[in-house]
Amino acid sequence: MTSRDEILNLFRTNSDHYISGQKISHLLKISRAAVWKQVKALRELGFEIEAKHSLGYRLLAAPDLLLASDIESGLNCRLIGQTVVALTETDSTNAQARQLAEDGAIEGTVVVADRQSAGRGRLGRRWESPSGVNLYCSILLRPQIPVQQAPQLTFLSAVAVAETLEKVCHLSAKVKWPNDILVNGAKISGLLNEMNAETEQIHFVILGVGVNLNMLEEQFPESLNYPATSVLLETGKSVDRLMFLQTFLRCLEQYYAEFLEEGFTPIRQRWEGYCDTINRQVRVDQGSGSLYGTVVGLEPEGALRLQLDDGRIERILAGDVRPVTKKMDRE
Ligand code: BT5
Repeated sequence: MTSRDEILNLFRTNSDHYISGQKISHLLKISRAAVWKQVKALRELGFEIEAKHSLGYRLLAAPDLLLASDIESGLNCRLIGQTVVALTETDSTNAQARQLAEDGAIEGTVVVADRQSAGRGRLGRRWESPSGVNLYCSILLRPQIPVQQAPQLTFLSAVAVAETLEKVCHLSAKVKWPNDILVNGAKISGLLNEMNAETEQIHFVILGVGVNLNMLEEQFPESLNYPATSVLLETGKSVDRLMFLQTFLRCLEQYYAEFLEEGFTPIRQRWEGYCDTINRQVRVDQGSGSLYGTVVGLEPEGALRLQLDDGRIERILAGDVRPVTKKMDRE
């Protein structure tokens, strides 16, 4: 923990009274000048800190910032979030997490950012990542599972996001194969899981999670290839990003432990419970063209089971799924 984090912790735990600069300097074994420097830095981040002559400091209000110390404190996870890296701005939390993983970071390391300048989706697509409103987060896992099973972790994170949207925001979330979470038919969250492996062995998997929390209408670009939304747009209320993130990480830890112990089946069943395209007609866009059929469910390893119009079952490994609502969608 940095001395800024420690001062902030002291302010938070003493927010009902003043705490003197002298006491802080004594408790943290830093000079009075260093205390003052950190108070100044916190104010610049948007913390409202009252200073009263002869009494000391008191925290009046905190901005909606994701700070490592806040994320770690009260998280109560055994694996996920033992190390948290919180950045004001980065290119992509997945890229940062990958770098940390290559440098030997421990399993469960979490990287979050307030803003991404090069947030990414699948196939080199862009993920819109405006500052201070959403969740951009990557979690490093080192599962001892066969390489072919790694894609199953995408469904695990989808279930954890859907459940968190329900618990924290009281929204009815749906999942769409392979990596989307929808609310009222619009994309509220996207997942990008990346792996580093050899033929037989996974070195690490990065679970990348983007959730549109407090994003405003005007912050969405005009053209997206699927309708999009945010919690704020759906509920009219803003979400506490810290609470959302902590609930999500706890949920993820619980399902990851279950996955390692019991395998994919419970996760697959939960995912299918959140999927409202099962038994529905869809179009699957692939690089080479489109397929039409009815979604049957997930294959044991996570491929989409699609029943084509002629009755054949196709295993879909990659593509973008769209519900077919009217006859015209087929033309
Ligand atoms: C995804 O890709 O949905 C994966 C998104 C993963 C983002 C997270 S944020 C933290 C971590 N770090 C990263 O750099 N990435 C991960 P895909 O299915 O390919 O969807 C991308 C498409 O979604 C784009 O082409 C847009 O049409 C649309 N899109 C872009 N930004 C969006 C947003 N904020 N909300 C909804 N749709 C968006």
